[in-house]
Amino acid sequence: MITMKDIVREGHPILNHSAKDVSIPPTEQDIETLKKMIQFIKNSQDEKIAEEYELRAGVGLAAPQIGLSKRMIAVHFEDFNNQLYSDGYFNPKIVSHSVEFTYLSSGEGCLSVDREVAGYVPRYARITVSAINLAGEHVKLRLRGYAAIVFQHEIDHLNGVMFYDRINKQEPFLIPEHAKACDVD
Ligand code: SB7
Ligand code: NI
Repeated sequence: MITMKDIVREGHPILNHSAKDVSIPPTEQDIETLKKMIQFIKNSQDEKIAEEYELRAGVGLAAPQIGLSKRMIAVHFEDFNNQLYSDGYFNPKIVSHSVEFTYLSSGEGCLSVDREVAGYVPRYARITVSAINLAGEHVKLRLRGYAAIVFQHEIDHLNGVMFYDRINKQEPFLIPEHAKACDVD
């Protein structure tokens, strides 16, 4: 099982590199890895398991965060309208996005970053993601709000981009142009 000791922390160069495409169909090993990544996120949200294994709660995980430079992400979270996103994706790609931006009003964090970095992270308000899911199906996801933010955070990891790279250095709480806030709970 994946635990916090498997999570690569900032400063490790893999987090600043572009990850490699996964060959399709994915190998049994790639599928197994992605399943373990989803299980880790679920475990991190389970109070008892998280306490026992000292897991920090997360809603997503990208393969570079476990030291694997492959284009794979896992998510497990509920959107504001209670829609569950729980799957793993190979080669996710943003194929279109809105002009409008959004940002999480509470800012973002990252399992690979052991400190708080304050500021707004500008994200596209709406994105369409094409990917191969864990079941091997080609999917097109139309995402907005919180779901769009989470997928952008994970896809950024595949491109060597950290959330704080997108925070305005001079004015961290500057509201991005053409942006509406996204509030969690
Ligand atoms: C806040 C947190 C996340 C995404 C968007 C907003 C994910 C945190 C866990 N991760 O570090 C996953 O890469
Ligand atoms: Ni992260």
